[in-house]
Amino acid sequence: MDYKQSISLMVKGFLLLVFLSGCSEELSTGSKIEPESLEIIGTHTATLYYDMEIELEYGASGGDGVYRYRYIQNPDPEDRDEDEEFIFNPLELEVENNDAGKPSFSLKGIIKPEVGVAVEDLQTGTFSYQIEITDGKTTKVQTFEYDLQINKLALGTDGTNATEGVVDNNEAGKLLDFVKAGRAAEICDEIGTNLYEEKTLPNGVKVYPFVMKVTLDAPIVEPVEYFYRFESRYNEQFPERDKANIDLARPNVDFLVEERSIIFKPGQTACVVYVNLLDDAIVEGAEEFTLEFYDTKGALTDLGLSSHTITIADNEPLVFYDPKQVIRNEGDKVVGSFSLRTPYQHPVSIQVSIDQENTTASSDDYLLEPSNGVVTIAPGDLEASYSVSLLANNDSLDSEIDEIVSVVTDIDGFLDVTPYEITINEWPLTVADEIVGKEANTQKAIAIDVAESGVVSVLLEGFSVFDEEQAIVIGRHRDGTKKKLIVKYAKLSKIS
Ligand SMILES: [Ca+2]
Ligand SMILES: [Ca+2]
Ligand SMILES: [Ca+2]
Ligand SMILES: [Ca+2]
Repeated sequence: MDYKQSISLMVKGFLLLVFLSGCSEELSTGSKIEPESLEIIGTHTATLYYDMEIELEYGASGGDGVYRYRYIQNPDPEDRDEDEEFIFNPLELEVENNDAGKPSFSLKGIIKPEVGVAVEDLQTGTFSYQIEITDGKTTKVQTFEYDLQINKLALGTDGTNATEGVVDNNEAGKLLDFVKAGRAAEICDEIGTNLYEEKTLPNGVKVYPFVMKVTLDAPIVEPVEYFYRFESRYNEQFPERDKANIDLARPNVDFLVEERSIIFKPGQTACVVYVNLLDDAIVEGAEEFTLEFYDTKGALTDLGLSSHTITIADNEPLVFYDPKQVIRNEGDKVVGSFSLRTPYQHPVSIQVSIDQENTTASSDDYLLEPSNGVVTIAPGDLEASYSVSLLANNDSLDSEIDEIVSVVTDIDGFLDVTPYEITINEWPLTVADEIVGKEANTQKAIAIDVAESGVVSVLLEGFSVFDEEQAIVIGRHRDGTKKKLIVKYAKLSKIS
């Protein structure tokens, strides 16, 4: 970019009152001392923003103690180092001489964006300028740098973790404390006009505000308005507990879909945004949605990160559920239970259903109870359960494939458990499953019986701990599990 082009980018400065002191009082000291060399005191590597009221302060020393200062926006081409790439400095500043007790001065001004320039085309980066100091005898020029930035909106770092049914207005409270600390000019008007408290909407729904702090990097002289709304990737085409929706907050069920805006007036750098959370009775996991800053009006600023993720933790108690994979016979009943560690004041309901996709048994093979699938742990109770009864029916006898009943609940997903799976034994066993005898078994079988339910009872000849001959009846289901209360001991002589 050449010099002329750069000039065209020049940003207009707002001139402030200039108090250039023409004071030239002679220093009268008793003895003649060689003055030290002139020096501007100040370590400014300032970060400046568009539309910000700039005031850079410096001190001076050396010379005869009486100074004039001059701001040099861009050094003359002949004064510049030839190897150095010239970057036009768009900042116009005025000198304010504050020489009083101590020699000092300020540079004041505002850098405003050129009309019609888009945020992304605004110039940023490091620029240099010079200050000339003179005491009438000697003159010195010093070079300084500053970093030009675009003001940016930022969401507070205190987290975006909300809890269902809990009002969190701490950030608004902290900003209200600014008023007591005499910093009222820094906070936006919105904070004083809203209480951010739990309230009941005209439709009877209670909302719980979750308040987040937002800030601007620097106070500016132009007002700026930011528009925000809340969004979720929740897919209404799938049920609430579908895998596709499991971690996502549902609009108008978990949070209210609303759009609003906040205004930073000149000088204000802190404000809050808030979302109205809802409290449901659904047991669920942590769910996400996003806060989106989607538009801005007024001063040119950077929206920063336009999308921020907010997480809502559930306030229903944690339900324990331990689904199993079991093999059972027709006539058996399988019970799945849900439990709480401590009683809860509200009912907790879980929806249970047969997963048709993974169930191979037909509907006349089993009976799910309760039939509507809603299992409710009553207030104060610790447990509730459902059952699946395996019905005896006339299956085709040549079926060699065991049928499966898969039971799913709406909390499987966030508990991250494998659904309850019941395999119904089919009769007869496949050839591969038949065991005629075991080599290691030295007990002699005396009799065997197979009940209609599929329980196999075997009468064995054995010996007691006193080495007395005895009969042992063992009962087993076809899957090998022991049938309880059927193991009996008796003296063989009494049986035979
Ligand atoms: Ca939800
Ligand atoms: Ca919820
Ligand atoms: Ca709740
Ligand atoms: Ca809930």
